[in-house]
Amino acid sequence: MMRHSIFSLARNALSHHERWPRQWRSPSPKPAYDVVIIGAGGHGLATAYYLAKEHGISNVAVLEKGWLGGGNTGRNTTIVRSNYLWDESAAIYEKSLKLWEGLSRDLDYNVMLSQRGVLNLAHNLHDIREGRRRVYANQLCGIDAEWLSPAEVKAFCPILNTSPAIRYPVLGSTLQRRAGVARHDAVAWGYARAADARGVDIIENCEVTGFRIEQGRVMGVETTKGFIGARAVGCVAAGHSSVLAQMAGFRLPIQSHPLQALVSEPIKPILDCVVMSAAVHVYVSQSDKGELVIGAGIDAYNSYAQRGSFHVIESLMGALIELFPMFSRLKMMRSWGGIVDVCPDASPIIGATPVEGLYFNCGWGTGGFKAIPGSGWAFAYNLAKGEPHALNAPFSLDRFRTGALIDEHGAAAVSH
Ligand code: FAD
Ligand code: PYC
Repeated sequence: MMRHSIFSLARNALSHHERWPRQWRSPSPKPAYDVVIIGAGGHGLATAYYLAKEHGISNVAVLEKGWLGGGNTGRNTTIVRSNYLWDESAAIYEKSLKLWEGLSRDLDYNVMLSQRGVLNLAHNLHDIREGRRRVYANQLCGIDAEWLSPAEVKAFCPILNTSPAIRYPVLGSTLQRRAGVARHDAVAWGYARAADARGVDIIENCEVTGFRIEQGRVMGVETTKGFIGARAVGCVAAGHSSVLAQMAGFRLPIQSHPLQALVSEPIKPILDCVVMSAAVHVYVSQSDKGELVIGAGIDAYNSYAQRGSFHVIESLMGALIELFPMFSRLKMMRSWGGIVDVCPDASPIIGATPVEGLYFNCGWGTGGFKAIPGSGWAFAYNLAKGEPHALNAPFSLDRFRTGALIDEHGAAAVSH
């Protein structure tokens, strides 16, 4: 049972929000910390929380150039699942999903996890082979995964057009029933509040502009609020990881792309699962407000602009209406974009860099929201111990030298 009772909800609903207590402090930075985290997105905040909770390290600052949760964490379409192909990925995403399942209780903050099931549709022979292979691989790892025939897809999602007459008919689908959606802002706010309560300083409007590096070791960061010393620095700045790596004097195998999404006007409940199609480039779910939350793959060009192109919207709308003809009369309300950092193998980089004491967690591409709890948990271990946990060891930067890539293009689900 959540500590926030129905009475406290009612009291807050009737009170003036000006009197609500702040959920986290707004401290000035101290001269130095044990650990400085760059980026107050979900990953950075979760890392700080688990550093304090699991390792007793609370002399930690999270530095954010804007407002917390204002990056991809507050711009994503909130799909949570763990149905990745390779054992290394399945392990970290499933750890994450397990943490999601207890997160509201752990943070004492309702992150509104809704395990409504996620379909990944197949429209051609390649999709069928890839989807079935992934279902078998997931089952071998103990992850719930099913393969559905077109008739079973129709039974699971009756409003989906499974007619064989459409351009790209539905030939089957993977289904993960434990997958679903969560409330993106609540995840950032919940971790922020819980980290703050354990003594972590969250410092907004504080941009990192450089690193102080002496004899190959990081000593701290230069910021718009002055120099801040640190024994270890964790950089979790999705969308700007390459920019920060350049400041530290090395390059990452990352390309930054816009990824956009949009929502419809709110309507009554009509869609009670998540439907994704990598082949026709569209995915959709319905939010608790009633809006359809819709997206597609990345915009193909590199950019640091937080907006996407109209032609992507046009083609995703074509795909959406073919799969859900009844949506054709809906009005679209608003669209927005984020910047995603994409690695060549569509897997993240979590761990050490060429600079001693400086660690990066980046390259989550289009799929890092679901990973926030697991990634934060493993990255906190890495920062606390100075060596990777088994969960993040395979995702080292070094894999681009050794060739031990973890190709997750199939599971990435919206194309990279
Ligand atoms: P962010 O939330 O972007 O946080 C990084 C922070 O670093 C930002 O707040 C930024 O301001 C800050 N920062 C950058 N540079 C500096 C600096 N120099 N100094 C200080 N701070 C700095 N994933 C899923 O799993 N499911 C989905 O359904 C999904 N849908 C998506 C839809 C869209 C439209 C987008 C854009 C992404 C989607 N993703 C999804 C991906 C997911 O949003 C990201 O992988 C995830 O949010 C990354 O979290 P983060 O904490 O690393 O990054
Ligand atoms: O990773 O499941 C995902 C996803 C869906 C939309 C964007 N990313």
